[in-house]
Amino acid sequence: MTAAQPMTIERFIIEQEQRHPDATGALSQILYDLAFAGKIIAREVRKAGLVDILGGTGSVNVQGELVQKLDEYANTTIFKAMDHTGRLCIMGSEEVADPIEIPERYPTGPYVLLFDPLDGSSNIDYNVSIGTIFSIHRKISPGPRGDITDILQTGNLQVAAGYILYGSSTMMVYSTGNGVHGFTLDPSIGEFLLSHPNIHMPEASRYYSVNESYYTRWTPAIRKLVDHLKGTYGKPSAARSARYIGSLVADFHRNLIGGGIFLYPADVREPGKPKAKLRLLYEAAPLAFLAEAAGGRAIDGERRILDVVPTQLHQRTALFVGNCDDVALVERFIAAER
Ligand code: P6P
Repeated sequence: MTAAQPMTIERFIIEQEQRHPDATGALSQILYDLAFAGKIIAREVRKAGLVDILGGTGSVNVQGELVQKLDEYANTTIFKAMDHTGRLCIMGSEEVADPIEIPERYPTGPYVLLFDPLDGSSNIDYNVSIGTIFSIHRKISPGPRGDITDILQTGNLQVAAGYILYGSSTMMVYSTGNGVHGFTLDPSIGEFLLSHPNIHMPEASRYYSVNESYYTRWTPAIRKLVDHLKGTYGKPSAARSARYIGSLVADFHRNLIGGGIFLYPADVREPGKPKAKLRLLYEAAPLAFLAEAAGGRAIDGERRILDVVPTQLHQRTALFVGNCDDVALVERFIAAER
């Protein structure tokens, strides 16, 4: 009895597309192109320790962060994979201050791509998992070329979202709203193979992921919540294991597969001026899309992430993402302190 033929991401995307008779194939092609860019980036990430690509370029990105060479490489790789295909009308990248227009010499298309080319890049030099996050919207502005209105769409309008995790193996996880599916790269054949079909957020929540060094920056409600998760407040039986990698994609992926809640609360030390770190459009919103497609939830502490109306390309947000029970727990602790 021979094993079933492994399902490649290309074949899976086509089969998903065939469920939509009106599909033009443009979204499928964008997903292929992202998988291709992910293979190229994975190749460089895998040998980062071997060539002089480590260490920063010395330049600083729009977030004020020292740009690691791999960040730039990943950004350029994605841009070059997507800019000429005639499927996008505009792009937005964590690494680029302004919206990225499609070069005049190329055709445009009906979709928008927002991406964080290499999230967690501060971990590159320590060989810790990092990842690419992407969010895809439909074009809504008039005319052939996109503009900022195509970028500033609420997360619930995403047509697809996902990430590529450069971890112990390279995985691509994405959803078009019809389930969440994970593919593992087999480097020996250069193919992403379906390894995690129909991912659902586990009901049993084993982990909590938060940078506890910021404890004094949080509201009393969040402090009590994290104390509860540690078992030092309320029922000790509620205690979870702490797992925090400091790479959002890696922390999210572990919780998506193994069960857990990820928290990045706002810093409220300055009265009336809460400060958040994570970016809404190309970090929180795509992961919230995946979380909900996997049966979970994602909020900013007050609202559903997918309902937040963006006003700036690089705007930031607090993020609490996990299964429904865990997010309801966050809401209960916040409500109790109002
Ligand atoms: P902190 C990486 O820089 C990142 O944007 C996310 O990947 C990660 O979750 C977060 O920052 C870590 O932030 O403040 O805990 O180091």
